[in-house]
Amino acid sequence: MYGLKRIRIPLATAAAAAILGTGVTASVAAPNPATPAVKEQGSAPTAAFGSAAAKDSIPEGIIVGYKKRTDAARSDAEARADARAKGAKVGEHLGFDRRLGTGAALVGFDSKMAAEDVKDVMAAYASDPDVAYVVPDERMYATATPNDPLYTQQWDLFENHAGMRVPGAWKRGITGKGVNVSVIDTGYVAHSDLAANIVPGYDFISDPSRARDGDGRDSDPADQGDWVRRGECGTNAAGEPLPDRDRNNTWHGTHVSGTIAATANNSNGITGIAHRARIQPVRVLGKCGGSTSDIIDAITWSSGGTVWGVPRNRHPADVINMSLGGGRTCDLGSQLAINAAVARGTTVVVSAGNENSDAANQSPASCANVINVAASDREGNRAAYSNYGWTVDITAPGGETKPNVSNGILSTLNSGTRGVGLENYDFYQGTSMAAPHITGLAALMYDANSRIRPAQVEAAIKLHARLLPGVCVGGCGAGLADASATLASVRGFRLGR
Ligand SMILES: [Ca+2]
Ligand SMILES: [Ca+2]
Ligand SMILES: [Ca+2]
Ligand SMILES: [Ca+2]
Repeated sequence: MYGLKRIRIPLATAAAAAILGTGVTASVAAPNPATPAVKEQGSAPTAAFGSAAAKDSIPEGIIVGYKKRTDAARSDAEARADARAKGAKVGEHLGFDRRLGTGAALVGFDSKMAAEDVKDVMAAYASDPDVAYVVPDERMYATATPNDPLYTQQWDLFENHAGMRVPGAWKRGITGKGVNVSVIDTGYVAHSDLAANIVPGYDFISDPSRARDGDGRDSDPADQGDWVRRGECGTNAAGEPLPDRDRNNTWHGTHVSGTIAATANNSNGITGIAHRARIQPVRVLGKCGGSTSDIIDAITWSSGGTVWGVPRNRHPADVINMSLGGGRTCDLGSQLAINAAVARGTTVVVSAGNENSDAANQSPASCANVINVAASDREGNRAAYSNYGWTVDITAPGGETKPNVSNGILSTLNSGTRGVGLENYDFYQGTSMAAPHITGLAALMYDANSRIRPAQVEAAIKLHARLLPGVCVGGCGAGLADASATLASVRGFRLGR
């Protein structure tokens, strides 16, 4: 039912972990410049949409429930004879097809019948005292397959093997509606596939030289671009220039946001995991990264806490996504901010980092009270760049671009390398891409049960994870997240709503 199209792209270089600058950096593994931007296809919707069509269509048969202890309830031969007799009565050919698990008889129509004829057949059964009920055997359609033309390339959502099995959650009618998600990142660049879900955020970058908008903190979290020249961010401990080469804009926060909540079923681009959730862009990463102090304030404000000089947040987050990190263990300042956010009921999701090393040496990945997410590839192995270890809670698709095949994560972007260009879509890979998968899943869980607590979110995601179908050396937490299995469990305690 779901397309399993392999994506072929021109030769791509192997990716290395990206150090985007000093301080805290976005943990996207090198966005691959050789990967072509995916342009809008403008193709027709790919999926049939069901309910309206189903109501107008002619059923292909009927389901007949005979009363207990009637002959036709016990004997297929009797049910077959009854179908022949009823058909003769109304002038149609009816045939007994099979017995359903409920014991009801499935009665098929020989040829296409008019709606009036179907009514007559049903009336003939309904008037029989041996019949408990008769209902049309309608054609059902998957209502959960988005019509977004690039959805077929979102293997990370729908592939059963190593995707997050999201469609099973959508089939339950859960889309993240009414859930607030703060994306603490580079901000937001306008994109038509996200605009409907964006709510006002804030720009917490206090250093004008990193902000590129001419001032310190302000209420406009528009991403000003994070391109930098070689060496513009200083040097590392070894005296080497940071970054080691010129870098273009990443539009990192917009890519992360698209994975969480790009608009679905708008015949445009991709679909987000929690595509009815609200995204609040909270800007902390500029040119040369961001500072721990700005991030602490962003965590506090996003979760509904008070930050001096900043207006109250009118959309306090149910879930915070932080696809960012720095090379040290969790500091107490960050930990206290996270603890307070969790105490306010906000689930905090973070990326494990892209150093192919122990996430215990990364912050906020190593903080307590967070869901720390490692990345897997399309085969279900730990991605080669992904951090690992005992602090990892769960693994989700982060993609891995291999020679000739793009198995990265497709999401919303912008083509501007040094300024704002046209909106587009492209593949990125990284634990930055894995974390928003878990954020999207958490948002779906808040939709299913608005009273769910962060500890319950984390426990349910872990409990319903599956073994990685590939290889993970070093520790991938509870395994690969499974949205369908997780949401099936959340419905169980929806009673509190
Ligand atoms: Ca500013
Ligand atoms: Ca600004
Ligand atoms: Ca879309
Ligand atoms: Ca944890």
